[in-house]
Amino acid sequence: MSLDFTPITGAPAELDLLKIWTAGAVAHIRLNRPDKRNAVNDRLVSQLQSAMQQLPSGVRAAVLTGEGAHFCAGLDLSELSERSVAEGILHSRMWHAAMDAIQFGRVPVVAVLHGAVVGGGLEIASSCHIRVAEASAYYGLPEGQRGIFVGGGGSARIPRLVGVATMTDMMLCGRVLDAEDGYRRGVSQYLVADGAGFAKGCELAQRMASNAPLSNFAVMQALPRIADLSQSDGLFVESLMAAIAQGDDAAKERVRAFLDKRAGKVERQ
Ligand code: 1HE
Repeated sequence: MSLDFTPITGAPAELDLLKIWTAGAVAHIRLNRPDKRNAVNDRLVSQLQSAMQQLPSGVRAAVLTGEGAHFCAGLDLSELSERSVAEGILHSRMWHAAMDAIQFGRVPVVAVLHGAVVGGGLEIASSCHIRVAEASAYYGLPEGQRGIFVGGGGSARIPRLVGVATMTDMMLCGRVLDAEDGYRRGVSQYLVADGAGFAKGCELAQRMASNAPLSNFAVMQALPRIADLSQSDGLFVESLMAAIAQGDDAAKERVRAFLDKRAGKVERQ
């Protein structure tokens, strides 16, 4: 799947630690600090947040990649200096705001992972909606080794992918998962050969961009919240979201198209 990407213009083009392109309804956002293995300093965190908030209105899905040999080396440790407790909390909250801008933003995001996806890099990946791993990808949480704790939302999001036991193993024992193991345990939803990740990410982004906007909204905003509720409360919220989605003109047209035999069937893949 090759899309004809052109560099974005306007304010997002000024974000110097990212490269951003668009092709129709798909944006490609690339972490662009390869000399530091895309280690995330404060500027990069806030640029990621800005990028998600400033995507042009025609963009309906995004692909996130990392420049160079690794997706992301996590927190820029050179900035982890003499922070006070209060500054540490605010720093973590800054990451939370940026990761929320990805997870609860306007468009679904596919992360394409290769090489090291460690620490804050895994926190960024886990904020995305879908993860495609190339065979070279590996996952670690070296926070334990560095004497710190996850602060970018990892403790809330990573156990929802791999479970508390695996995350505990990664942090207490320094366990590193390779791409295959990560795929089996639920870090990535797709596993592809080296070099094939971007094409797969674009294919998935195009598919997501073609969904009815309210369906994507429900999946991105309602589904993770319902999963956090009690079953009874979750079912109640589900019924509201379902009624809102099916009442939308896009849903009516899509259902009519199927009944008129104008829409595709569900096929085995
Ligand atoms: C960095 C960082 C970084 C590389 N902060 N500068 N993350 C970690 O503990 C991971 C630390 N990094 C590594 O284990 C390795 O760098 C990699 C496996 C990712 C890549 O290895 P390699 O051999 O390709 O590169 P390198 O030679 O280690 O690094 C190249 C340069 O990037 C080098 O700088 P240079 O000036 O000597 O060229 C490294 O110092 C620099 N670099 N990673 C700062 N992380 C919200 S809280 C999240 C908490 C965390 O993320 S903790 C985990 C931090």
